[in-house]
Amino acid sequence: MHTDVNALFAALWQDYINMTPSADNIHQLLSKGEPIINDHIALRTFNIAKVNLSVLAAHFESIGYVACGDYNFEQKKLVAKHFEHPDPNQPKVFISELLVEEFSQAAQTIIHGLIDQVDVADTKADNFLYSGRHWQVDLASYNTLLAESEYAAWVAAIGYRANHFTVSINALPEFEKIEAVNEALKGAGFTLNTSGGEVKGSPEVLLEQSSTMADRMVVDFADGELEIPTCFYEFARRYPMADGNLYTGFVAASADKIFESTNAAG
Ligand code: OOG
Ligand code: NI
Repeated sequence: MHTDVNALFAALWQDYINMTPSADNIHQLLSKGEPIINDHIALRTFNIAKVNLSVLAAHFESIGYVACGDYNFEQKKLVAKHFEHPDPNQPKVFISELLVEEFSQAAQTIIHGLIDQVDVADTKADNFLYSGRHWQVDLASYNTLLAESEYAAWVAAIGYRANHFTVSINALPEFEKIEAVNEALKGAGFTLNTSGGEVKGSPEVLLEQSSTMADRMVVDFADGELEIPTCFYEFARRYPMADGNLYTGFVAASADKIFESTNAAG
């Protein structure tokens, strides 16, 4: 496991921009040469003991992150936690896990077949959080999972890595409103996730978020290739709580829609 938070995020970022070439352009568009502050990143997994949320979380807890909030997504059959570092300038981390036992026997058999291929030692290695897939998966299995869960299919094809980084709009010198960020993105030709509206959340819930639809890339499967969604970029504006400090949590109703930024269909 990493011992240095900056080294871990540098490695996560490098992997993320390899999967998300548009992120570099968006970075240029919004930063105007100033450094960007990352509000948070997110990772996904299955709730099987060898690779579950706690296994991913251990990599962050070992460098000082603490669990701060629990979220439940009943319809998507997944749960999540968010983690914060004592240094508020370090990105927050949102980790979710799919409740595998709630899916069909066929989907469960496929998912267990993938995780059986994972070497436990690899889940503890420095690079696990940006190591991608640890298994072979064929196109029929991908499509079976896709029919039941976009999330399951995404993890099966893409594996362990940050599925998004998030620009802190609060820290952008040239933008204040999320609507202005969205207009700049659309003007430059990027496609926004419109599920639940372009802006998810509101000042009342202390968090406004928007995101691009994921980049697409040709990915290797055991028996062929297929172009599928990879990773996306998110934008978040936080509002102060009664005590004057910015809200640091997430909003489940908004998160539910952000997940759909990697949907393969539509
Ligand atoms: C996480 C979706 C939730 C947020 O900021 O609410 C999220 C995911 O897509 O894995 O990132
Ligand atoms: Ni997010």
